[in-house]
Amino acid sequence: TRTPVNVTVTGAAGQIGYALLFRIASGHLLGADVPVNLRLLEIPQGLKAAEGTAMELDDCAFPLLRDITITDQPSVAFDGANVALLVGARPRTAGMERGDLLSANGGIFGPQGKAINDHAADDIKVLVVGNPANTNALIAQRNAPDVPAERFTAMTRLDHNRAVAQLAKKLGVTVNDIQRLTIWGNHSATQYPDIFQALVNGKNAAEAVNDEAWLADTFIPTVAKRGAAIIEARGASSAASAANAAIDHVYTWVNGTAEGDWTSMGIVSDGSYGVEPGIISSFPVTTKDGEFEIVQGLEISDFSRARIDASVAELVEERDAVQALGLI
Ligand code: NAX
Repeated sequence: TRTPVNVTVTGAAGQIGYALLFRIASGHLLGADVPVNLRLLEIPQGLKAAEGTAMELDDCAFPLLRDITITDQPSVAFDGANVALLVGARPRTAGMERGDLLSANGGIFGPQGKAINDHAADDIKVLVVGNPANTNALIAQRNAPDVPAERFTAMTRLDHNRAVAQLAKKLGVTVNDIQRLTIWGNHSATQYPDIFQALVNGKNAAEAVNDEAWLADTFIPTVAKRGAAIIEARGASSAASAANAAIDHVYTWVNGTAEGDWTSMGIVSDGSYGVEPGIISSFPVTTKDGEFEIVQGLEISDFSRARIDASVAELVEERDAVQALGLI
């Protein structure tokens, strides 16, 4: 039998945590044959609710779930962690300036990065979900100098999945017919969902759509503002779909992309496609054996270039802001 994989989830008592933990425990994160130990990190006020969730996890009698630890200590939560899902973050509240938001999150992701550096397993893989996800991931990564930078990633898979679904609807096909879609840049309203490289049943998707007005005025804003539309409709932010995307992100990272396809991940830029090196930006990536590679050699049109540059500029501003605050 396999050794259980240690999976740490922060913000475990939140709404994404509630949608995520049961799927991890039932084998969807890593595979149906991989046992898991869950390490739940919460702030003191969240511990009791996390205990309630742990009771429910027990009550599922999941065959793959070995052990659950609940703690408010990062050093305990990340001890021996193989996979860490950083979901808990400080949300923006009314009247909060960007600097306040970034420093509040620096106070969370700095220490968590350090705890990962000092306590996690050598093969640690980190996914940051908590917003601002790219910059929180950057803060954690810079506070973990002994961990290879490529182990820190930010989630744009929800944006990717949203874009696939919208494109499939427009073309009257199923999501299974769509490949090679890319989210570039920041997980924010400036993100750029790119269909120029995408395929629909093997044919170029942009040509199949053949409607630049739809692209610019409907598709891109619908994907970029989907989070706000969900809040408006549901009265709460995306939770099950965000949890699903986190599952997809890690599963794909560990188990590989399908032949001929790719996915979108926020990763440390190596300067590919003119993206400022060192920032955490979303790229098209293929994955294999637990490693990813940026898809190279794609032709970037002027339409795409302007949008990628705008989102990257926002990330550079966020990087400069956290640098000025001394968080990285
Ligand atoms: P909730 O407010 O329901 O839950 C957050 C939980 O985190 C709370 O239980 C809180 O006690 C805990 N927490 C706060 N600080 C902590 C710390 N220092 N250590 C451990 N736990 C801590 O939020 P939820 O709806 O679950 O969303 C979580 C995060 O995901 C938010 O930052 C949200 O903006 C972000 N999202 C990111 C998405 C993405 O695509 N990257 C999409 C969905 C979501 O909006």
